[in-house]
Amino acid sequence: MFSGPFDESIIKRAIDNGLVEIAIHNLRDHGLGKHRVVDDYPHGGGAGMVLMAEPLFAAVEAIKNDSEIPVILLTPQGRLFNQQVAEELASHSRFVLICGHYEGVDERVREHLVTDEISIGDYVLTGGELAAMVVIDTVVRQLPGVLGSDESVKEDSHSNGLLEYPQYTRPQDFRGWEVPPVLLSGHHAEIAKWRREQAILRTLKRRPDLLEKAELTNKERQMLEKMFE
Ligand code: 6GU
Repeated sequence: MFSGPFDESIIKRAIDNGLVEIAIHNLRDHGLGKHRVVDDYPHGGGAGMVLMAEPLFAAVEAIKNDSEIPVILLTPQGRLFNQQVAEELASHSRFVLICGHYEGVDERVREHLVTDEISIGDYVLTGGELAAMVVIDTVVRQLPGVLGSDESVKEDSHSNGLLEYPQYTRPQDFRGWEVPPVLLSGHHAEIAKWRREQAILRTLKRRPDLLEKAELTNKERQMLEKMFE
């Protein structure tokens, strides 16, 4: 599952340049008995299987040599992932992600192995792998040297708490739909002002919940308050 996303584009380049190391471990290598069993029926009955504590403890203990390293369980019950959580993770030199599966994991894994639990949104995936890829992608692109200056992290949607402004490329006129003239004016200050306004208006329209925490100047806040008078 992981080879596709990690063998492409920016993540591949980061790995090839030695900027990040991603190791994938198969829980089954720590499964119990001849059949390498990793799951079992829930005590108390009910549908689905539960990942057993023993293989998960064995797997994490085999790869982790430092008690400071975060061990993060990917689960719909975790705290919600966002850019801020990604920045927090990027500050650690190493961390372990556990991909939950089936109906869940033995609660003792949560209580005594895991240091954090993360969900990537309020919907249910069949397993934590896709969530792990989302987390890894978001963290890796923040690491120093991973993005070229053309792809700067600072200009991303969300890094300033706002959605991005509209972008246009050639041609100037596509089927009669024109590029906003300010972008062709060559006035850098005017362009920056227009983009900033567009970012704020777009955020107001689509994600007003983000505005509360966005990095806005006093003047920008006053402008928004006027609009609601
Ligand atoms: Cl981390 N795992 C699963 N299975 N489903 C999810 C999720 C994680 N985050 C949102 N939905």
